[in-house]
Amino acid sequence: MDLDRLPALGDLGWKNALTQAAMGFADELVPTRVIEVHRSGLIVAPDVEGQTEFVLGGRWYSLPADERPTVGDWIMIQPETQSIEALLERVSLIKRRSPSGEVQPIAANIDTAFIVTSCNADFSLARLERYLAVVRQEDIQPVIVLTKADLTAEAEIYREQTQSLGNDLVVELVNALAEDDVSRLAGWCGPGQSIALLGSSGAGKSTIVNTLAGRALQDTQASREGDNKGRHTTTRRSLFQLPSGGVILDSPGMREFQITDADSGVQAVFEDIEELALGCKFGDCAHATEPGCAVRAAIESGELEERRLESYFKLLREDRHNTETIAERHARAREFGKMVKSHVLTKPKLQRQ
Ligand SMILES: Nc1nc2c(ncn2[C@@H]2O[C@H](COP(=O)(O)OP(=O)(O)O)[C@@H](O)[C@H]2O)c(=O)[nH]1
Ligand SMILES: [Mg+2]
Ligand SMILES: [Zn+2]
Repeated sequence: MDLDRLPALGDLGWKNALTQAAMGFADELVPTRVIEVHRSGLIVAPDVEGQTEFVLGGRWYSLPADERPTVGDWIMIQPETQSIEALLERVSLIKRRSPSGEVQPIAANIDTAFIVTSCNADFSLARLERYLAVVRQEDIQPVIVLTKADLTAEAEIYREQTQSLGNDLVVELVNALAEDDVSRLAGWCGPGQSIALLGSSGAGKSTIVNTLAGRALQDTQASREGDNKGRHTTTRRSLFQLPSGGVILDSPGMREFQITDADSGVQAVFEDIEELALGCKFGDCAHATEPGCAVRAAIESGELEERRLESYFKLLREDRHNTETIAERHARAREFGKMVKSHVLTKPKLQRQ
């Protein structure tokens, strides 16, 4: 690896530990970061000998989707053949189970997640708990950003409700259009930092990107009174460089964010319930009708919200249902790989006709 490339890589969030990893590959391979994924290929930065788009070769398709390069990944390119040779080990991966059943990678190598939700009818504690589980599973620093604080007299109530999810939880109340407010997020956006924005469509994610950047990098929704659930103005996931030195990933809101492989994340988010459960009479207590249940007792006494126990159960069930064994994942990927290969192999013939 050419060490002269380090400053350019640093601008994209490169960490020192990656240099070691990149040195393990043949000298001529060049590291770069995936900043967008298109149907036709990956867009990378910094460029590799002037080139910023690379096609993902067929062999990658025999791997499960979450083992193929995604936005935020560091990859090694062979400049001569322009092939994507390797994926550097990730420090974190945000993923979900897509409606079609695949594990879909959303963002790799993220340090901090801004979980964005507005102070209006769209606010949901259960949705925050869902995102928190995904983020904590990967040891990513969560920051809850409550937007549209300027549009309500009850902003503090939203903050208190959010803070009830955990005393240590970082909660920032902002008008996403106001530079002074958004500058409170700058502490997480310094050089070398990678941030992902998560949240529903219309929550203000792209507005935050633009305010942090000090210019309109991303289109935002035209505001419409009373229309909280917007159409998708942001159509793809992209990584942007911020003047503060960090890089930030904007994405379209996902209507459904099903968790998968997130059991320790769920446990971390519901630490209070896990702790209470240690006091239950039976080790396998389901916190339903068992005698001596410390969790039910906490609900009776008002110490624990019933809502929170239901949310915990729901996420646990969902995680169990969505988490495939490794053998299942690979079997699924092999089937998909065969399909892609047959498609790739027949395409040139069709074009010649
Ligand atoms: N007044 C106000 N409007 C906001 C705020 N955050 C977002 N908006 C508006 O809400 C709409 C949706 O924002 P957008 O950034 O496109 O949401 P995204 O779908 O999460 O990217 C836009 O019209 C924004 O101008 C805020 O804190 N205050
Ligand atoms: Mg957007
Ligand atoms: Zn119990």
